[in-house]
Amino acid sequence: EEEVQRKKEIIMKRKLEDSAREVHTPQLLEEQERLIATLIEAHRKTYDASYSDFSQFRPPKRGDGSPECRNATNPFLMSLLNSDMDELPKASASGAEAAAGDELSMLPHLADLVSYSIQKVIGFAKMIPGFKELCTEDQISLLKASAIEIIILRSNESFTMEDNSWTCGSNEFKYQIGDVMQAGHKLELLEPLVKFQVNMKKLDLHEAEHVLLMAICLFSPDRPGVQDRCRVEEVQEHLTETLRAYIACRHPLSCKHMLYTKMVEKLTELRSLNEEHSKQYLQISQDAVNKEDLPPLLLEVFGNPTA
Ligand code: ZYD
Repeated sequence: EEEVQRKKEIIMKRKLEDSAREVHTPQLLEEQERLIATLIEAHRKTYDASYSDFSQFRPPKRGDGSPECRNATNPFLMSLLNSDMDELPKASASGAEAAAGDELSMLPHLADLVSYSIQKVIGFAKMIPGFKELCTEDQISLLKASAIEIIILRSNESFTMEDNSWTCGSNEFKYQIGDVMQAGHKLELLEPLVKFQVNMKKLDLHEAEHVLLMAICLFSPDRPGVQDRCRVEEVQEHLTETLRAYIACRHPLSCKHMLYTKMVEKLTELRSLNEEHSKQYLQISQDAVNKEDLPPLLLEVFGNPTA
């Protein structure tokens, strides 16, 4: 008897789902619910909100406030006074290099943070249904093109409007505009980037919406080099349909107005942030005196101008 009741319930549920599809009433289908659960789990497994791995990166060096920087006019005197050496190191005898090295003082730490984040984004991608089924070349094309966009999106979790910083635990791992400038980036990127973070925060997305947006961003069929555009588009459409349905039936009425549209607009803004980042990255990778500052994975994903 219980069995009969269960079967009846299943049939009823199917009928409801079918009629919902007919009249285009967005309703979360069982399959969509499972997809959302999978994405949330994938994100939780790849985003450590305790940021405990950050101490393994090369340490952040903030030029401002350091003795070298307070006395920027006498960098050589400063370094001799602060070290046990009594001779200028040969390599930096020209001055310009020392200044550039100082400017990029945050680069090793932030390059490690980005390299680490790329690895996490790859882990996230591999758990998205449909990604592993693509050929390796397309997986690489999608990841190369979207890595910085997904990093910008996921970083919203650590961003706080209190002081417009990315706060990842202690003060040591609190990143402000000035810190990113000391990795060589300029306001043409940083100003719209912080605005983007503030506007994202204001959308106050549910975790389901946040992870769907990252997955939708990854599955963009128009990225350079993508062969099987149709497969990528199919998966993206399935993700966007799930997002629409989720917003329609789970997001409170008062704040769902235009939410889907606003989220799609964010994808456009990400493209322009991506473009500006690429330009500035190229400049930084050319300026970097110590090529070891940029980890190999980062060079592979964003490009290696000296290769
Ligand atoms: C997340 O994956 C994890 O939320 C945490 O161009 C922290 C985090 C912050 C992201 C930030 C803050 C994550 C610093 C500035 C960034 C920003 C996202 C985009 C700009 C990171 C990563 C880029 C730093 C400089 C990159 C240097 C190169 C690669 C040369």
